[in-house]
Amino acid sequence: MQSMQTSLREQQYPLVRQLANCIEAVWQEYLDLSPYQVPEDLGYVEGSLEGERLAIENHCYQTPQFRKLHLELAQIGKSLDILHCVMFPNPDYALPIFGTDLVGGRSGISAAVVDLSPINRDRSLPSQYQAYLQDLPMPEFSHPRALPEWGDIFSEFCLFVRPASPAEENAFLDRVKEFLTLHCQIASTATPLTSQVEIDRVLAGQEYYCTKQQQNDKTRRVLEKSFGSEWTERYMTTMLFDRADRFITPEL
Ligand code: 18B
Repeated sequence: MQSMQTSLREQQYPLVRQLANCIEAVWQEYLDLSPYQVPEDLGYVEGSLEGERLAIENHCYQTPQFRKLHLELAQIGKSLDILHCVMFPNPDYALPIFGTDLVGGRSGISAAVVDLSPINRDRSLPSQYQAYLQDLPMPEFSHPRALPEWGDIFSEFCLFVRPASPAEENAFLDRVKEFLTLHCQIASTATPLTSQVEIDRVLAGQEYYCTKQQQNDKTRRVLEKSFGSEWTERYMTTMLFDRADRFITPEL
């Protein structure tokens, strides 16, 4: 099993592999990682209902601030490589949701997305994030892409492009690293909420994010082709975008 997992990453498009390595390195540098129990049948999955083989490997961790750090690598046939990563904060931390998605193949990456998505009602990021991000120089990309209709979850700093050259691929990688480093640094010194009302607001914000992400038909279609609609629905709602359990804080 382990060797299969290692070899999937080795076979992937260089930017996918580099981004996966970068994410894990930043996590290891800034966060206090513990294992996260992936449902037994979902750690490494292979399917092929019609057409090409789809292989998926999941790497998950948790930390005091994050209920789930999820890094997923997928490969369809020999041609399509996908990286998916979401960091779900514990509901007692009012932190945004870091997410990134890379979709591409031999001829290049068609979609590269990264964002720190706000979870509060007015859809703005906490001031610490704002202050840093608004001064960050924005690299130029020759092929920006338009967000889909469900994309109202993303912040004003969301980057969604088709990187058109090795220089643009590197610029995307640098951007993800900046977002991720900032996020891990802020999260590791954040203080937890103590009010149930505020915690419920975080839960509602995370739930809204998940509901919208589940509307991404492009993700759904790819998974359905290899695994069918029932499996895909379960996967999208339990592995990719699951809701946090509502826990009640002890009486203060
Ligand atoms: N996603 N993506 O993660 N998706 O999961 N993804 C696509 O060139 C998968 C996230 C996002 O234009 C495409 O058009 C599969 C996160 C956006 O309508 C494919 C998995 C974010 C789009 C896949 C996966 C996110 C997009 C089409 C599970 C952001 C554009 C590629 C492993 C934080 C949607 C293309 C649109 C596109 C597939 C964003 C095939 C299978 C965390 C905005």
